[in-house]
Formats: sequence, structure tokens, C-alpha cells
Amino acid sequence: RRPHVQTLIARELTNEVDLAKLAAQKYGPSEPTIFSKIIDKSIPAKIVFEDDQCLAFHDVSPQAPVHVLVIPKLPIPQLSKATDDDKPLLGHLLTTAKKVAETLKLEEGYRIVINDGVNGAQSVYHLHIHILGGRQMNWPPG
Ligand code: TR5
Repeated sequence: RRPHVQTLIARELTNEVDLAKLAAQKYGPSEPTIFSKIIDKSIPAKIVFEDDQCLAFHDVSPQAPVHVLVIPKLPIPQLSKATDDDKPLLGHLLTTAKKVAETLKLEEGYRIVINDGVNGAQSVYHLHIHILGGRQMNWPPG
């Protein structure tokens, strides 16, 4: 039986290769994205938070005064591919987003967005939570 990702992380067996293999088994084959290079630090990003499961960094093309992305180190391609055993990781991403928003002093509120697939206008197929803040957000979104 394959070890659960949380178990792998706990055992610190999760280098990039392990995570890519695990993701391929779980979600099907997919090309590595630019976010894998941000995780392995082979391209730079303005990182605001990192732990064993996730990374938060400023979006290169900010759509608000504060625009940060929170991503899992496990390359889940998109939310619709996530499974029930990703629940702890998904919960961790959301609570991390909340803590990052606190760190960035978004006391007046902020917008959390996950774009999924073509109709969701997803452009990078590595799950990410957008945190947008520092201005009044509008509704409905475009
Ligand atoms: O459209 P979705 O929801 O998939 O969001 C992808 C986000 O990734 C966009 O807001 C992009 O601006 C952002 N993005 C794309 C690149 C990138 C990035 N954020 C930080 N650093 C980046 N690098 C180095 N390269 C990108 N191609």
C-alpha cells in the first residue's frame, strides 16, 4: 500500500522527485510547471512563508496591492483533481492563507480565489490559492 502523503512528509522522504512521482500516481501524468522551479528555488520568488507542506510567494503580476499565492509542495494540478485524502493538505493551505493575510496586515479583508480549469481561467496547472488585498474588491468577478 502506498504511504499517505502526510506520512511521507512526516518521514521527510519528500524531495521534489518523490512528490512528483506521488502526484503522477494520484492525479495522472502532468508536466512540471514554473511553480516546481519556485519550490526547488531554481528560479527566484519573493517568498513570504514556507513550511514542509507549502510555500507562499508574491505573484509576479499582481492584480491588487497585495497578491500572494499559496501552493502545496505536492504538485496537485488543480482543485478538481484533489481527493478526499488531500483534505488535511487543503485545510493546511487555507489556514496558511489566513495566517499570511494576517502577516501582511490585511485587516480590512481580502479575497481568496482558486481558479480551476479552462472556464476558471486557470493558467498554471499546479494548485494555488490567490490572496488578493489592499484595495476594495468588486463582485461579481470578471
Ligand atoms: O491564472 P491562475 O489562477 O492559474 O494563476 C496563475 C498565477 O501565477 C497568475 O496570477 C500569474 O501572474 C502567476 N505567476 C505566473 C508566473 C509566476 C507567477 N507568480 C510568481 N512568479 C512567477 N514566475 C516566475 N513565472 C510565471 N510564469
